[in-house]
Amino acid sequence: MSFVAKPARNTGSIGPDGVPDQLGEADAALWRGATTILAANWTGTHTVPSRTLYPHQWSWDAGFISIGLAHTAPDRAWRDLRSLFEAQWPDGRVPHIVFDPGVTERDYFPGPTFWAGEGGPVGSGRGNGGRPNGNAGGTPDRTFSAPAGTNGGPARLSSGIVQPPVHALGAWTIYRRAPGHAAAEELRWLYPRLVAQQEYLATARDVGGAGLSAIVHPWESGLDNSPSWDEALAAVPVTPDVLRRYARRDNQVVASKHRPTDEDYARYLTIALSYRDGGYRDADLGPRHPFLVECPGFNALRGAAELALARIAEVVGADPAVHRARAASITRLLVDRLFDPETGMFHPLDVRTGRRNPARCVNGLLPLILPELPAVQVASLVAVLESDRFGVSARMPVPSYDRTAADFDPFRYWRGPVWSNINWLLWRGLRTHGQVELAGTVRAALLDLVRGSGYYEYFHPGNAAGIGSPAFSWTAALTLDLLADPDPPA
Ligand code: 2M8
Repeated sequence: MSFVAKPARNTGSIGPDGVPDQLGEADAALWRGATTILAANWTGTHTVPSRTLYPHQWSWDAGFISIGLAHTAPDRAWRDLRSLFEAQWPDGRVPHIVFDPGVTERDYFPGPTFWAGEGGPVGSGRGNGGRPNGNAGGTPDRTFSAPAGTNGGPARLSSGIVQPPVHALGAWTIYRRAPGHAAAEELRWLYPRLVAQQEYLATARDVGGAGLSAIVHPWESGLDNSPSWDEALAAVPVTPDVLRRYARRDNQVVASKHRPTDEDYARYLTIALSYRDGGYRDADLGPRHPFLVECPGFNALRGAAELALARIAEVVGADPAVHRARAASITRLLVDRLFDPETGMFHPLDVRTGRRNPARCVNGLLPLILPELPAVQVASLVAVLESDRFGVSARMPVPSYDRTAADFDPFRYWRGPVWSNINWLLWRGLRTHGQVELAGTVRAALLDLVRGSGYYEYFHPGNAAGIGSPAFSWTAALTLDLLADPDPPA
């Protein structure tokens, strides 16, 4: 894929205020706005997605944020990734949230107490109290992960689920923008941890047995409330009193109609409790866990991570071939298992029923980021992107769900609105396959959206209004990347 292919390039000189000289006045203002947000969301050790809604560190957010910081503050970009990987579990999983000990339980739900349950705190190193990542349940004891709290602060606890692995892409982007001895040292520190993350996903999460990873919770996809999960969620028996036992906080911070319904939220908690109460073990998930789905977006990003690791391996003196082979295999498996010639796109597979979810969701377009995706699938995805369903246009980037679906919802989280991280991935994927004009349309539309509406978490796909949290980190970060590198190396 384009951004894992070549060493550093300078796309232009930087002015005294840190703004690239090639930017016009409006884009320079956009650049300054984005850097201000990232500075305000920096805690000293990591960047939060949003000061209001998400006051801890999130896994795939950190990957996207590092791609933006690569252009303005590479030291902070490396620190952000380190901060996340310091909380990696001994079995290789990278938790989807690493909690900030300075933030109270009241400020985010579900917080550390929820993820710990009765068994005590959950986290790496000193914080784990020997469970469950401390080699309970037969997980391999990889002790290379530095204990949380090594920076002098208290141990940082974590959730027990994961998110899509975009961190190798982030690490390679930082290195490509600013190579050198110190950057190579950072890669040397990260490489075994990134490999362990991939191994965890390739082995413990190969629940279907074919070689694709299964997610154990919709939150692991990153597209939390997508219609992709509706069928599998409908089969989850809801613990009736779960929302009486646990109070939501998200819909006190932003409007309820922009967030998941109570019914969906009750199912999210039920699934998380099932995994937690099983000690976060992945052995024998099939018979005992209510939600097991192979997501095309998650697995495509796993493949892209292998390609980034191939590049990193060349720098750190490891074998790149093994990573390229894994990316090729993931690409083949995606086509064989998740592509539907009838809809012309990819669909999540419910491992429990063997059924592919029929909804047309944007994660079904993300395999475009894989350079070895066959021409038939590429042409098909491009046709879907250009159709009324997703309708890329100069006016609006790609929505998260089929615009023509009866239950398309322009407000609700991942069920219609436009997200900048997804459009950024589609932009890169289109370029990878030589669709430069269409890629340029996505890029221009995304920049116009942020210029007109602000750096929101997501956007109304009709009137472009910003929704969710303002001053959102990955929107700011990826805006920087779009501005800095309009023509990334192929
Ligand atoms: C959203 O997810 C969190 C749970 O992880 C939430 O709703 O509380 C999602 O958009 C997810 O993709 C994102 O990483 C997270 C933080 O930005 O927020």
